[in-house]
Amino acid sequence: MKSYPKIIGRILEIIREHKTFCIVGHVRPDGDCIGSQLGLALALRNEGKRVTVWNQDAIPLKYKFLVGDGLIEKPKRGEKFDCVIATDCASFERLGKVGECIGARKIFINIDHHESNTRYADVNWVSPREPSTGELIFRLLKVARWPITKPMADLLFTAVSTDTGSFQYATTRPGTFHTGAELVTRGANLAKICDEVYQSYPLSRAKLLKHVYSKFRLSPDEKIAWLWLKKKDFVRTGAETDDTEGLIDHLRAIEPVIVACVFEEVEPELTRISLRSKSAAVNVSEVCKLFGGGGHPAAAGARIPGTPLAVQRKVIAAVKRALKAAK
Ligand SMILES: [Mn+2]
Repeated sequence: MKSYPKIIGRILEIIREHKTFCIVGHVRPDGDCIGSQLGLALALRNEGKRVTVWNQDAIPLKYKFLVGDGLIEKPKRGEKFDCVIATDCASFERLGKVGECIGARKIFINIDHHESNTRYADVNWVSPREPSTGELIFRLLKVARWPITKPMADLLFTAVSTDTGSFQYATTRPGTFHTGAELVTRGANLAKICDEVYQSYPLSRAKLLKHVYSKFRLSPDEKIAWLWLKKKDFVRTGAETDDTEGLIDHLRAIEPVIVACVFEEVEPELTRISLRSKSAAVNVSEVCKLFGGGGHPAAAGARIPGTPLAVQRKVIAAVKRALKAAK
């Protein structure tokens, strides 16, 4: 067997020593988060462990096909776990309410690929060169020599596929394709996954897309595109916050645009920002760090208090500075 980082051996040792697990992920879970959490959960159950999977927010509709009955449950009040494992979560705060269950654990493991990860657990496996947490879980299972069943292959394939923009982002490496190939060999249903995740969305999302194209704004040099999503836009279109995933890519795709921003009203004086960069010289994770957020160099976010206009001014100014510095 090829050599592997010591941290993987350490994590497997901890897993073998313990019986009850809670696997948690970040707020507003995405495909990588859900696929990693549930893929790992199924593997641990196969090994005879008692596993609870818990997220603060509901699973978006398009990922529901991956979630078997009883796979996700809120722990009972006061329920204790030997070991808590967070997947795909860059900071303790990003766990949201599920952070509660951390208190009573014996040991806390953090498995993630965000470069901004704050290494908040007892044992931290953070590998920013990996394009998805799903690939880290895949490696863990390979090193452990645990079987990868068809449902696990579906979950991990979804994780890898969604975080690489379907194997398109610059983070995608030869190994990502090897992982994808092996998961398809193990039974991942490529057609079904792509159909559910990429090729179908509710009418409310189509209405939201109309809003994107009619309301986006451009900086005078056309290098920055931004869009506001206000609460009233959700009411008007019937869209859910889940429906916003990937909307930003429609701004990012505009040819002269280098940085795309989406401002989403969480509360009248609290805005969630998402940023995407098309240039390796513009690191939007650094921009988001200025506002207490983080993520990846090409995709990041933050939550910023203040009036909408003040937030927009601060963020656009910071993006402009990053663009200028990149010249
Ligand atoms: Mn991820």
